[in-house]
Amino acid sequence: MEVQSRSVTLIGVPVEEGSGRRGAAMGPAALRIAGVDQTLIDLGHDVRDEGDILVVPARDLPNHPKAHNLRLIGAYTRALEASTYDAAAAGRFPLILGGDHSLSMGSVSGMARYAAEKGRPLFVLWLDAHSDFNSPATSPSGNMHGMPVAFFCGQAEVAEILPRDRPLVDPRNVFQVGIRSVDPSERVEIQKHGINVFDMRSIDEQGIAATMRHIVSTIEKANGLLHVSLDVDFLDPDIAPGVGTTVPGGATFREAHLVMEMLSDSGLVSSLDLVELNPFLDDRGKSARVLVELTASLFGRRIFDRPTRAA
Ligand code: 4U7
Ligand code: MN
Ligand code: MN
Ligand code: MN
Repeated sequence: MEVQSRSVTLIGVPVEEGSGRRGAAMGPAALRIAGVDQTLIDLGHDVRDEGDILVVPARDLPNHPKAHNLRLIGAYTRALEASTYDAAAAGRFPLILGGDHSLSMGSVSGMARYAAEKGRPLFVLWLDAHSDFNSPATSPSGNMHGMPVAFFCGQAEVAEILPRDRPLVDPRNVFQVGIRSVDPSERVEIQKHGINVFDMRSIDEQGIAATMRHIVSTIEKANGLLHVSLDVDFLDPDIAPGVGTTVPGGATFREAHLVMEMLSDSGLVSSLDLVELNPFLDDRGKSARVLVELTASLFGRRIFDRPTRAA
């Protein structure tokens, strides 16, 4: 299949204050050292690196005992919402180099604004061990990297981080794949709001290919845009140890690549987050390299030769 050449904007977001531990702020640097830009250039894409977002805590936001570093995370959310929207509106593909998962509050909100303007529904593919559907009221940790999905679905309002009338994501347009660690209150909320969850058991039973075919065809039918958010802990810790929240039993190397290859074939993906990489915990750059290889698959590289099979 011919690879479609795309214009890609790299946006570094060195945030770690959403995660309750240090290290993820080095993620953007590690992804650049692993060659994310050159890899995309070699595949024929036009790449522009905007460098890292730099913010100071937002002084109009309150401190909150159950949303740690809210003023800083709020500032990152605002800045990244704008950068993501601007890149998409300029016809470019925003590729966000994280940084902990709180950054998706901004990236997904920016894409939601772009999609709303285009009159198309935004879908989100959440590749993660966790469902990240806590709010300050329900979170056991107070760490905002466990809250982004609830936030962009309008279910984690703490303070006016973004305008109250901002476009939200319909929870029924969220597909979560790889899930294997859900808090009791998240379980209730996810089901209540109709998030589509494909946990590891469902992947084991149905297979990743059937799962992806279902997701892709749903989005195609709705003429949707698709934002993909890849948390390192989606992957099994054996292949990607560089993350603060490892959970055993994650996606294999081949499953993860197949996800990316099928997404690439679909042509539906409009934006991507690479999040939660913690180079301080990594094994000689292994996890950073896996993320770059997965990104290459999403952007058209084919690693495994597939024999032509009947449709
Ligand atoms: B990640 C947790 F309690 N649910 O809210 C929480 F288990 O971005 C973990 O997916 C969140 O890595 C993990 O703190 C956030 C916890
Ligand atoms: Mn996550
Ligand atoms: Mn996670
Ligand atoms: Mn994590």
